[in-house]
Amino acid sequence: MDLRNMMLPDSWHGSWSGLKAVVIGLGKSGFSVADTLVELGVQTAVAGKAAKPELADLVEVIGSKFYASESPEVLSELGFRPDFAVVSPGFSPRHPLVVELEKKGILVIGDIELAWRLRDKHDVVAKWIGVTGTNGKTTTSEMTTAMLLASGKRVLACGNIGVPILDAIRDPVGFDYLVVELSSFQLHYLGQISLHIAAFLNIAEDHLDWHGDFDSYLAAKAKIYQNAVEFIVFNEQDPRTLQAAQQAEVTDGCRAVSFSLGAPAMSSVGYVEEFLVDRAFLSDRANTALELSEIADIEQISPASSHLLANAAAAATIARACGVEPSFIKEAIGSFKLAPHRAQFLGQLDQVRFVNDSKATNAHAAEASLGASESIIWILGGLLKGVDPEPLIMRHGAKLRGVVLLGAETELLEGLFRSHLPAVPVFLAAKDDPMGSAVRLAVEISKPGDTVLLAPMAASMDQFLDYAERGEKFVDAVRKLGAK
Ligand code: UMA
Repeated sequence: MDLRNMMLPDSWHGSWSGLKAVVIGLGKSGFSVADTLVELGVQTAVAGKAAKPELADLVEVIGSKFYASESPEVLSELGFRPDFAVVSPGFSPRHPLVVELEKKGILVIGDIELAWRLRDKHDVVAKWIGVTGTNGKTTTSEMTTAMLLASGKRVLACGNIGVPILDAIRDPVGFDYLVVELSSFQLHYLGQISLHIAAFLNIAEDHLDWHGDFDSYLAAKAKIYQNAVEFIVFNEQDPRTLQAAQQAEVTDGCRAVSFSLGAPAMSSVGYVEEFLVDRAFLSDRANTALELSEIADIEQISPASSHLLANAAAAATIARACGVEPSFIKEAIGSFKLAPHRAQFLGQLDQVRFVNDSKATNAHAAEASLGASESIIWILGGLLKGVDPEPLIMRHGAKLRGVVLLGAETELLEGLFRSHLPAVPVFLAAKDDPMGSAVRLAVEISKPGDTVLLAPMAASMDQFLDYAERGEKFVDAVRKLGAK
């Protein structure tokens, strides 16, 4: 029998009381885990880097204890030997504290596995839809949720999207479906779960510092398909998602379907002329295709990039797999709004356009917004996560009119621009006001017809709280200039 199943109950109503646990990391997921474990009667301590004071206080209020240390020695201060540890997604498996847990033979799980074990809190157990990919996870999860909601289902988007999955499990409302956005970090710590539908959207280099190398990153992503029950969804344009689907060990009877930017083959959803069409979920799919929506509907969300069209096709595939009728898919796309900081057009000043793509935290995401403009002043930089920025810089070098560099790895970026693109002026943002100074520098060198584009191709945490704060600071700086 699996050690995990010997150690841990597989139900909310199982014998949790009396177990002892340490939660690693006190952020969004760590707090929801601690709160849940205390509710179940598990003796719980939390350890990790100093957390927000309000969270540290709340941990004490709920009856747990917070140790502000991420050093392996913290384990000997807890006053008990934990039966298991629940690790926050930000902790890499090579983090000394995680390594120490493994060395001590303490079972290490993530919040997704814990939530899976607790999924039967309510009488009606929600079906889980998992969505992963390097980019487009959030937009696809939100669109899928909108389509299911339009059809009258009770549904919530949760997971990496920002709503800890254990909050969704404990929500008193109860749901028919949970659309679970899964990061590669969460998938690494996944354990044995069985998604109703599993979608793997795309893969490109990202998070190499956390995973160690690209193969480990890909292996983590591919885990989404393991034991899937009804459908696995892959991307016709990304062979690695197909390969992962072919190699996946799924439950008997699980069907593979795909989405495509082109005309769909059988068992696929894709585009024919100006329509999004289904050739996967209708009985006469050999001869006919079912119209789901029009490209014009997608274009009114945002200028339709290939990324957005792919996300809409993926979401429609999942919704059709859940039995959603085409009219609800059209309705949901028609009223869909993108979350902020995703290729958000902010306005113009003296014929210079400003675009906030702060969510472009890796090269694959930044590529889409670089591809959408011709003459660009590019604001970029931050934490590159072990990914080589050179190929993207070289692909778009010809359209760059200037660059402004932010963040921790400016030296590396500056070196690349100066050696490969010596004609492109390079500026460094000021450390004390990075975004304000970046926008001022960009505007100083701009000419009519240029686009000032924030697409950092990097994570933000070296200078900002997160990508949202980085984007808000950009929006503020642009608004102050009076762009409309
Ligand atoms: N910490 C340490 N040492 C470490 C890493 C983290 O002490 O080496 C501490 C942090 O300082 C923090 C706590 O541990 O106090 C928890 O940090 P965390 O990074 O695990 O973050 P959470 O607040 O728990 O948020 C996590 C996800 N964060 C990450 O995966 C980095 C959130 O995804 C997710 O929304 C949330 O759980 C709820 O499920 C964010 C994210 O950036 C949006 N995801 C990455 C991405 O999308 O690229 C993967």
